[in-house]
Amino acid sequence: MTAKNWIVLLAIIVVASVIGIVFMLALSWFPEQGSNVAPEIDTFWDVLVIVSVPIFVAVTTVMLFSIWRWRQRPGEEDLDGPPIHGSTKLEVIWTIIPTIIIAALTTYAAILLVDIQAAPAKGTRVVNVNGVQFAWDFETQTADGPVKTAKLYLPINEPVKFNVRSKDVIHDFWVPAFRLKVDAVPGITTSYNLTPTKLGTFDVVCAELCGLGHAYMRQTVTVLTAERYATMMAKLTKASGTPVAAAGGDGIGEQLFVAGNPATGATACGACHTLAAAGTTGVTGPNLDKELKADNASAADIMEMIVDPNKEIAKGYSKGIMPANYATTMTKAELDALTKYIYESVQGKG
Ligand code: HEC
Ligand SMILES: [Cu+2]
Repeated sequence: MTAKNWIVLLAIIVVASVIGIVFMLALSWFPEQGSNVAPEIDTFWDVLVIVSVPIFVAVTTVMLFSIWRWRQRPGEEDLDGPPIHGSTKLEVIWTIIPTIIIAALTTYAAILLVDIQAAPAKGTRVVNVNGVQFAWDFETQTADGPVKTAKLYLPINEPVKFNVRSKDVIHDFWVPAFRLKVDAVPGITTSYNLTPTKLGTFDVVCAELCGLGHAYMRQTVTVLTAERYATMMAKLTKASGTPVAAAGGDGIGEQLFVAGNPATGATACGACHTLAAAGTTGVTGPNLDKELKADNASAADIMEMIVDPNKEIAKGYSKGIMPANYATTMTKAELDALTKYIYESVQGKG
């Protein structure tokens, strides 16, 4: 290698690194910042990008240069190449440099985590988050007792602590806009705390492959002003404990099918099933108009399919995707209304 070669190589690495860093920082990687910790985590990401790009560029450039410079030429097919026995000096260098980089980044990450997860102030609002295949339910502690919902509500600019648990397998509670996430592990309680800083509705997802319905384990969190939050909690406190069926007469079956029951954590059927009468178009489970009509299913059959979905698996579908907890998340009256509604919707047509 001549000195000129070295200079050209170095110039390529510097220029490509600058272009790479500018490009990577210009991309928008994350959703909008929805919590107090989001800016610091995004800064951490930027630092990782700035450190990683030059390493990637340097390794790739040296590799491509070596392939070009020392490639096999015609007539060299049978040669062994020069006998090289390694270089202790090089090996020491390429062990020490990465060790320093990794140690520095790990220290930064650890300090950042300790900093943003300092113990929450006394009196911080607590929300119990429970994962189950394949839905989250939320239990907000209020002065009037716990309020259970399928949708999470939080007031803006007020710290909240999530206590995360699982009823079956490992899930992972993640609100990308808030940036933090933690595994929900059966048998233990994990937690994190933060302060929502942006009004609006954000995705809540499961970030741990937890079974066939993992991809559908998506809900939302709505961040409200303090007044609207108080109104919403008062409404939900009234609703929770009162079965939906007891609250109104007609339309309950359809309401349960389309929206489930947020108060008890009953997942909406329409999220996974198509039913023309309800106007739902889910495709995770069988098309109920078609299948129930083809089976000539009675109301009793339908009831059984709802409370014990794993007893008989519809052809072409897998066990364990449809929630098996409807017997506990719905009252008998609700199940009757829902079954009757589905039966009449399917049989009523043609
Ligand atoms: C997470 C997705 C999901 C949800 C939510 C869901 N189901 Fe299902 N459902 C499925 C899947 C997948 C199957 C097929 C596998 C099976 O039979 O268990 C199924 C099967 C069925 C069947 C049997 C269909 C047939 O052809 O045999 C009925 C009836 C049914 N569901 C009704 C409901 C009702 C009513 C609700 C709401 C109370 C509901 N489902 C909620 C995914 C879901
Ligand atoms: Cu999950």
